[in-house]
Amino acid sequence: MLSTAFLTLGWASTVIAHAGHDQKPISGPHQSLWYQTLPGDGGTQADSVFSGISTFGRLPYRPCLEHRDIQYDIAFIGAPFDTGTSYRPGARFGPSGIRQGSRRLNLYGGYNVPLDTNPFNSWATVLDCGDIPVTSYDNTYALHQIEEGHFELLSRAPITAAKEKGPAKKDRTLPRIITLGGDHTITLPLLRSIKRAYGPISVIHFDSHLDTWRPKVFGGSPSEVASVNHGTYFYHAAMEGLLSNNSNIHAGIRTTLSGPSDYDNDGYCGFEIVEAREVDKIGTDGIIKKILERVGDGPVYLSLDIDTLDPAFAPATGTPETGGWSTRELRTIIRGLESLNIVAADVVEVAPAYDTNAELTTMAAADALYEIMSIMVKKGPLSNMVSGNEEIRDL
Ligand SMILES: [Mn+2]
Repeated sequence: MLSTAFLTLGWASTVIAHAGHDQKPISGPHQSLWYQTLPGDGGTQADSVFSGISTFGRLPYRPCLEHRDIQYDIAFIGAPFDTGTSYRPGARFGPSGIRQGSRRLNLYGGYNVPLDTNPFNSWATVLDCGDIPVTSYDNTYALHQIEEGHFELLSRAPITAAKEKGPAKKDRTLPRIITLGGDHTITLPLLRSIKRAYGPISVIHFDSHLDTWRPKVFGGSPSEVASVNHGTYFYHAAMEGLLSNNSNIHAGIRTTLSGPSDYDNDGYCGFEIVEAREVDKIGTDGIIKKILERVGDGPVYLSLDIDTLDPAFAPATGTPETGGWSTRELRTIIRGLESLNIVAADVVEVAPAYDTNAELTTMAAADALYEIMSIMVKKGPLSNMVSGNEEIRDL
């Protein structure tokens, strides 16, 4: 009797505490115990931000790869692959870790103050499509799975059209896809998919490492399969013609090298380099300016290795390097890219097993993704960015 009275009092005070947020009872057998959560809270109305099934930012989950009729404007998809790693493995748990770290993103509604936009409450339908099935026994096959899974999502008509922000017709605009890695090798199949839709693309690559190493320099190349890994995928991307000419840029670089020739080789791959230490001289504004000048107005792919951040902010990663940017600096730099036509993005190398109990790394990855989805939403639907691939034209 006593415990019943206590429980009743507890629920009453919960309801009162939330009365200011327009919360209504929802249907169900115990509706007096439940209340609607805050606007934009992903539709799992009976759950608090710390309960229920984790999706990115508590967005609705739809099994997009199983059902071709599911449409969206922005889709999150996981690629749990980590068998291209040179040091610490574990990024196969990145997608689930990042989702865990993103639970609180829209607890207060999700409005992005510096960008004056709300990616959780806008013109865009944003979904979490789950993960691409990826084998951990055969890298070549796994990369094929990632390319095909990504292209399946990329080649679907978006819900919202570019011109009037009304329903999309077959006007050759595409949705945006944000991939949760996975080690950095996954960017190779992702760029192969992007090329099928857009042709060669400009890449903004946030990383402490170049990732353009020739296979004989990075890890040797005992086999063709081994030559494709998280330090060489951009070399392969350049050789395959996936990158646009001389409009790609690394930012956050601070790794040691095999020698100065690594930078020469990087230039041949079509990249300019912004080193992490440059922030001390030119600040975040100077870094944003360099990136904007390099990539131009065409379609842009953004790849974010979480090791861009200093290990003080993101310790749980495959190959940590000290001397990196803070989370605040990285978020400011990403927000500075709002004018660009970013058509797709990934966040990679989050290996949650090395994280702190406070979820430092997964939280930093989730917050960086929040800035990326915010600038995509603020830019509006993509318009006329498709290069003319037959597969896409026949949507
Ligand atoms: Mn990398």
